[in-house]
Amino acid sequence: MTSDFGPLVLMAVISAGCGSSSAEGVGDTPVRGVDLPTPTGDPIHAVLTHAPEVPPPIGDRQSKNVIVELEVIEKVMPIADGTDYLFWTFGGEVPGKMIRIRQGDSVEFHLQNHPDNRLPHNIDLHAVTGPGGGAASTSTAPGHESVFTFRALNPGVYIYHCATAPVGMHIANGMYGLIVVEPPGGLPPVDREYYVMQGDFYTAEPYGAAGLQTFDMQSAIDEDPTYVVFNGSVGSLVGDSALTAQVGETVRLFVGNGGPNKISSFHVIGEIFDWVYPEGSSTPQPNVQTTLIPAGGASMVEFAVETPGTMILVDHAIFRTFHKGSLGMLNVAGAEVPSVYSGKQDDRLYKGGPREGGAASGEVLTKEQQIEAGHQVYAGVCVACHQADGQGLDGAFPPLAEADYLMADVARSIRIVLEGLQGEITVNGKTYDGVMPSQGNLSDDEIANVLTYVRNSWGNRGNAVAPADVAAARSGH
Ligand code: HEC
Ligand SMILES: [Cu+2]
Repeated sequence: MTSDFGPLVLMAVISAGCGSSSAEGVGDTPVRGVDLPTPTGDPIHAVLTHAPEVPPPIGDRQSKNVIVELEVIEKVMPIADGTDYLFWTFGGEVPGKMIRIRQGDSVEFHLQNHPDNRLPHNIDLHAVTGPGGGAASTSTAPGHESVFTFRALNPGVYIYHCATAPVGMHIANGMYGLIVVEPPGGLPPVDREYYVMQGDFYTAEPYGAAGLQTFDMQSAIDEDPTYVVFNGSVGSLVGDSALTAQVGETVRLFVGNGGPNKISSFHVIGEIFDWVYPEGSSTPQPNVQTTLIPAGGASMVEFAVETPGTMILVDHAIFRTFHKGSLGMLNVAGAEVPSVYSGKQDDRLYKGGPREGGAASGEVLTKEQQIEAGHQVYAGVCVACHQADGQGLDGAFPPLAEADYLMADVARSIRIVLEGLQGEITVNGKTYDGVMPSQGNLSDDEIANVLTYVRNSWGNRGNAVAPADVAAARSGH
């Protein structure tokens, strides 16, 4: 019996799959146990939004025929304050407009390439089952519009991107966005939803250079970005553009990563994700600090905000945050909740015991031993400002190498290290007007040693400084 009908059934499946260009072919296909009835009724137009805004939730509506129109626009916009870039966009901004549909929807997708653009583009939506995720059907010249239809078979959080050669370059210029496919019944309701997407950019000019930047193919190939940013530019989510919430609310972030190269170690400083839907999966994981968002991937994170303040969105590959731009803010307003977070309660003096491995207090060192021990202190503390070679930094930190000011007065140097220094001074004929913070938390031995080191390095020749002299200065004698 079965063998007689087998081939027929197979034929039916094949003809359903390729017989017509309408979505009816996938009719009542069960996908992983979810029955997806064929959408009926007049098509609706999807509401698309610019980041960080999010289209309205799907709720419990049935699957429908949905029309999505997305226009590619090539345009110059700031990538940082005073720094411009020629972005290629889906919808006029980076990331591209966010699309939100329901599992089972049949989507008639219109990709429009604005006539003023210079290049052909297409779109690969990771929510699409079919060749190229739609790229195979959407190669579109400037002044043209391509149409294809797909069935949203799997729920999830998906990115879309241009896949026109050179693919990396189209993505690196900003051609990516998010498409969320909600499961039947919709996502659990929350108070706030936001749309955030990370991306890396490659310019021939250094970070923050003024004017219009040029794309640099070699640094893109080397995966050495000049900028790593949220929502298309440095500062897109700070100041007046920061995300907002009220104490007691729940927040959902749809977070995508266009790449093209760098993965994101996404973290919100001052928050714990109550739930992460890793890589946009349907199965959430509770209580996560930092979640990995692959290049070409997306995630959904949810958290309640229990205490007010500014929470900082970062890529915890942290040099990117402070030197390449991947920093955003969520301002949580509301009254303090001291039972959750007290704020600073006290600032008191602390004098630790002797350091492990350091010379025990009172032990008498030779000058050579003092220089050696002082070198350690210098390398750990002073080097940040006065530099390893003692040359300082012009206009900011005075030199200690062959420094007349240093060598002229030992007692003064001891006081400076103990108490700090501010106000104008002249060192080797140059004036400095900075602030040296007190280093009085160092022990008498450490201060004696570090001064012995600096007074006997980089061409300086001087006597050893005795810990007793430091102790005397500390007690005001
Ligand atoms: C955070 C930066 C910073 C650190 C750390 C720092 N200094 Fe300074 N230091 C300064 C600045 C700035 C001045 C000049 C202050 C001014 O213009 O009044 C200065 C001045 C001095 C001077 C006097 C000027 C000179 O050239 O002789 C001495 C001596 C000195 N520092 C020694 C040290 C030693 C030793 C350490 C480590 C124990 C240290 N500093 C750590 C910033 C720093
Ligand atoms: Cu493109």
